Amino acid sequence: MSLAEGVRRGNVRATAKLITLIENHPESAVEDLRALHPHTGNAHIVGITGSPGVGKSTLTDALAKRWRKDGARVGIIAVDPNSPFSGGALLGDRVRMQELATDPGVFIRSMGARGRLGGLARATHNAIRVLDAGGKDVILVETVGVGQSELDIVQTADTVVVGLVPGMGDDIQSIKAGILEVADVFVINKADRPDARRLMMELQTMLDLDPEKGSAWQPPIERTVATTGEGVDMLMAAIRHHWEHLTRSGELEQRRRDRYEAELQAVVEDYWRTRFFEYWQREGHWEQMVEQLLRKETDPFSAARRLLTPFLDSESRRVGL
Ligand SMILES: Nc1nc2c(ncn2[C@@H]2O[C@H](COP(=O)(O)OP(=O)(O)OP(=O)(O)O)[C@@H](O)[C@H]2O)c(=O)[nH]1
Ligand SMILES: [Mg+2]
Repeated sequence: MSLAEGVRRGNVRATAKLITLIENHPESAVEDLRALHPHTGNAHIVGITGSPGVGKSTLTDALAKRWRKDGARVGIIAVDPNSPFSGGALLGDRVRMQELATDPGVFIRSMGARGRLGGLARATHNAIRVLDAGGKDVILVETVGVGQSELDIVQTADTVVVGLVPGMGDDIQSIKAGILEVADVFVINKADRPDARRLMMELQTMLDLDPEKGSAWQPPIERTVATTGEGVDMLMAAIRHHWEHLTRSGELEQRRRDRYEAELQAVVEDYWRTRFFEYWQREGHWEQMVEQLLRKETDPFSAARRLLTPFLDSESRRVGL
């Protein structure tokens, strides 16, 4: 039985194995991913991001339990670009998620960077695809931090939840414009702390000033105490509401179209780059070309054209590629 078949049958070991393959030898996972592709597109992918310690894992845990209560099958992927570790749940999360880990309706996985950030976004995307094809109804993707690389990862989600906490000093100023744009739902966690209300009002003011205001979806601001579960029902309702909005408005299809386009571009670039450099680096051709540039025997433009020629058919050469 192939890994893809195992995944389709809900086999946990096959699922874990395929995700490990995606991380370590992505080229060997292609056949299985190909087989799984027609079975994807059913899960609601929910990204949960925010600064370290805002309570993303606690929230993810609470949301997963809430979804389980409704009988939904849940996948959880915790992505930490700074962690070299992958495989099980992140150390700090392991204890917290123990209860979920023994639930056969939940699959938990952490993914670390291993120094390849671009690759991490792609690996995460493919791991999501595996869980989706395996029949998960909801896939929660927790990403640490709010930098560009995390944004790339979280943008694989249909619904992006951005977590904030009161009492982190100049919090509202530290919210980057990029985050405002990607957030579909805001959650102010640790609402048991003072100043939760004030943060909410400040954030609302900021959203009111946002040029995107007036578009079809206004990101709601929910308040939670993830440790007690307070407000989690409302947060889940907001996430579901966004999903309804996406499906009803046709925005889901648009987002997915954009995502496929970006992915196709990345895959083509990858294949192309690999083949190109393999071809030219053999027998030192590449170095020779660099030498020629140094000696002014050629220029970068003519050199690039010469290097590309064997890869282009006569038609594309005719149109001047
Ligand atoms: N008082 C209070 N503490 C909370 C709440 N939610 C989470 N915490 C605590 O905050 C700490 C960090 O929570 P995590 O869920 O690990 O936060 P995180 O955002 O996943 O952290 P990283 O993954 O390290 O970025 C833990 O000690 C939680 O128990 C809350 O609503 N109120
Ligand atoms: Mg966490």
